[in-house]
Order: sequence, then C-alpha cells, then structure tokens
Amino acid sequence: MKAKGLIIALDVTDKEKALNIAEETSSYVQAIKVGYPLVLSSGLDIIEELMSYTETVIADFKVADIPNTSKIICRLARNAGAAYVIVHGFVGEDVLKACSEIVDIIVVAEMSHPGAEAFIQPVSEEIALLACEYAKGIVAPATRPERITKLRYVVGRKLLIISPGVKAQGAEIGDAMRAGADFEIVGREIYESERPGEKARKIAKILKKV
Ligand code: BMP
Repeated sequence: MKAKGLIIALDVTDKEKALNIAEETSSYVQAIKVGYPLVLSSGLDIIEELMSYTETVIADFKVADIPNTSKIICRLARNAGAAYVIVHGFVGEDVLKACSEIVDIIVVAEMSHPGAEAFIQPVSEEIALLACEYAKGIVAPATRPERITKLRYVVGRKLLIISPGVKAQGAEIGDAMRAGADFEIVGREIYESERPGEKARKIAKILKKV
C-alpha cells in the first residue's frame, strides 16, 4: 500500500454499483476495503474483480474466532486475492499468530462507534502492543483522534494505522491523519454521494495536504 491517503469502504450490496464506484474512484484511493455487505451479497470473487481497479483489496472480515477457524477464513480471503485481512485483536495472541502465518493482517485495536468505549477501549493499547508482533497495521478510530495519537505512540512507525469514522460517523476529513493515522477509511460519504468519483477526488485532495 502506498504511504498514506484514502481507503474506500465499499459497503454496497449491489455488485454492479460496487464495480462502478471502484472504477470511478480508482485514481483517488489507495485501497478498497470490502466487508460482509459486499461479499455476502456478491460472493468472494468480487475481490478479484475489484483488482482491476486497485492493487490492494483489504478484506474486512473482523475475524474473531478460534485459531483454526480464523485461519480458514484468512486462507479463503488470501486465495481470493485480498492483500490484507482485518482481524480482531481481543481474541488473543494465538489467533493473531495463526492468521499472520496465512496472510498479512491488520488488527482492530479500537473501534470508532460510541459503544467501543465500554469494552474495547480499555484494552486497546494492549491490543496495539500485541499487534506489533504479528500485524502490518491496526485500525484506530477517527472519531477519537486523541486515541490515534496514543495508539501511534504504542506502535511507533512499525505499523500502519488505518482509521474509519470519517464524515458519516462524525470525524472531519484529515482529523485522523493529523493525529497520526496513515490512511482514512471513508464509506458512506463516497458511496452514497451522487458522484462518488468527484467526492473521492475532493477527499483525496484534502488528505494530500495533511
Ligand atoms: P462509513 O464511512 O460509512 O462510516 O464506513 C466506515 C467503514 O469502516 C465501515 O466499513 C465500517 O464497518 C468500518 N469500521 C468502522 O466504521 N469502525 C471501526 O471501528 C472499524 C471498522 O472496520
């Protein structure tokens, strides 16, 4: 993945729409993140199809199972073409180790929604520290830039920080990168827009100046 910038979260459930948006936005995004909405509606092969428009597809499966099952999921995603698989960190070291043996992983350290403050935030720095052993990056919340700064302090320059929570969840474009993130993840603000390509272009332009 290029050094910093924009990742689109392609959470649409219509395959044609997904491919159209991927094409329109391809000049402005460094990676496409796909998750359950698109894969469950279009099938895992969508990953390969998206690779016509990006070098990097991130499979956001938030893997959170025992090591063996987690490994099977990671293998499927890797074989489908995903460059990275997002794995939950709270499940523990054995899961991260098992997944990292199969594919490059990005670990969810702290989530962006309000409910994350109850259970995941209190352990997020420990999760980030564990991620340093096994992951290429962590997920940290754009909605709480001060937490990104804390988590950057924990992982140093060793890991990428990718950050969701922009616009639809309240953060402004650029907040997360100013706080220490490498990439901002943007979903609805782009895919619900009338002109996704134009929207992605404007966001990427702002991020370039951060
Ligand atoms: P949106 O910009 O529409 O809010 O999308 C954010 C994307 O990032 C979604 O795919 C969501 O599942 C994901 N995400 C998040 O919002 N918060 C997290 O803590 C972790 C995520 O993966």
